[in-house]
Amino acid sequence: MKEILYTLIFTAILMGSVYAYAVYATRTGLKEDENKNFIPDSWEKNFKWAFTGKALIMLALGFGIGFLTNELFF
Ligand SMILES: [Ca+2]
Repeated sequence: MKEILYTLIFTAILMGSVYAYAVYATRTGLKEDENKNFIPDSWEKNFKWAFTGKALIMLALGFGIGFLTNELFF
């Protein structure tokens, strides 16, 4: 069970970093963003789902982490 919790936390941090980097990279012009949606155009082809589902993904991760933390430590 702990492994699942750690995996979820790691995934949340990873996804958070990816989203933050996407905004940073497009704002600073490090990566091309023709359509100005703060997603590097080179990522949009394959990873659009990760951005369109951002709220849902983070919500699910948050719930999972909260639930498992509660199960394991309280
Ligand atoms: Ca874009």
